[in-house]
Amino acid sequence: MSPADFAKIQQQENSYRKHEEHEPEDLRQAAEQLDHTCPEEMAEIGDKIANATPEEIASMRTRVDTQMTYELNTAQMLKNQMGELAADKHVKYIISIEKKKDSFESMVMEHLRMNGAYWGLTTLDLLGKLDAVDKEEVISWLMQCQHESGGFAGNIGHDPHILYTLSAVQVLALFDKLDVLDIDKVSNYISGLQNEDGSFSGDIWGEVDTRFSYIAICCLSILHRLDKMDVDKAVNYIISCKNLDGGFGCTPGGESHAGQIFCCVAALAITGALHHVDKDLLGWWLCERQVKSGGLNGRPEKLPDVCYSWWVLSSLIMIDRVHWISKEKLVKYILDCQDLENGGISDRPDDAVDIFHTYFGVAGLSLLEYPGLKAIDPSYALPDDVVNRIFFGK
Ligand code: 3PZ
Ligand code: ZN
Repeated sequence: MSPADFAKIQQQENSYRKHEEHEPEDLRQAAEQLDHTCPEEMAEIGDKIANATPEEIASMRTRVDTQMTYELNTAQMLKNQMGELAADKHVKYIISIEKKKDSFESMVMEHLRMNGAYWGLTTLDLLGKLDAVDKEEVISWLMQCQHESGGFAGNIGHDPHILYTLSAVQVLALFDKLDVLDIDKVSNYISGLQNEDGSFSGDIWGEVDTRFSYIAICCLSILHRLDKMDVDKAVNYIISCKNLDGGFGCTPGGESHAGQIFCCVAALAITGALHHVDKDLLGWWLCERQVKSGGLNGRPEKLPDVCYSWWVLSSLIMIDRVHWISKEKLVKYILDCQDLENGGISDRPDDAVDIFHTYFGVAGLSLLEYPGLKAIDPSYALPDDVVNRIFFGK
């Protein structure tokens, strides 16, 4: 073997070693590339083999073996890092909740069943299994939850609240059934909750919170009725809840909290007012929420919780700072919170699962571009295809 040949082989080996140091994102792209080997390339390789000497074939075999080993290692590494989403188990878990109506969980959930319906049905849609439920049955129950004021309650016979009204609108959007609504009635209910200072109350009892500002803006935007509120005043109120750390609270002077930050950032995103956010300052606060286990907390010194995957991650995406956290570690944390036996996702590994954390876990994985899931919109919290249908007519 000549020194030049030896140098060549060594160089080749080094380049294979470098692959081992690649980031998971590079590995994912490399794996994707393998899917795209085209027929022309294959024909060319075939010609080469047909005209090759035995020595050349031996050398090709070594090269192919090395390449194969690299590909298999890549696949194995991806699998180790990603774990596996127990998608079918989660579908079964969601469908089973509907059926055991007199369980303890159902008793707790009874007054917020409209939210539960949104969490469960959105998760099914992200998993590509919305067909597993009886659409007409859901819509018939949902419409019985509407009050004469135009607002929706958490269940039949309960009082209406802006929280349940957004869930009802979102569920109808999922099913492409917004046409069953009296749009003016619902939007009058929402705009009637706006106060003189631009803030929103949650219902007739008057509690004020930036969560309700988000809900009002999201809901009226989906219904194409943002003109029914004073958007400038609504935006100014949200800005008045901004803190020195770049985050937002529930009222002016309220402490920053990831859930509240999501509401304010998403409301500003929908109204085209994100220039009011200091992206670097807020991005810094948000990425500091990632702890050693890879999970995210909602405030300094708090434990991580799967639902913060959504509040923090969606906010980071909206302000273009998602690359400031480790996506791989967060994927692993969420997958570690699955009940692999009975389905469902919990707030922390080994805790009891519920529909709320199952939704936020799957939605978080969708934001992280986990394979096999529909993409979700970070501001509307609805699948991208549903949002596109609403605003671009499919
Ligand atoms: C949970 N609600 O007030 S709640 C919620 N929390 O209605 C639903 N992460 O006891 C479920 N914590 C589980 N299924 C928890 C919704 C809360 C959030 C509590 C929670 C989540 C940590 C402590 C507030 C949208 C709507 C409502 C919220 C947040 C976002 C509870 C406790 C509280 C509530 C319901 C059940 C299990 C489920
Ligand atoms: Zn939680």
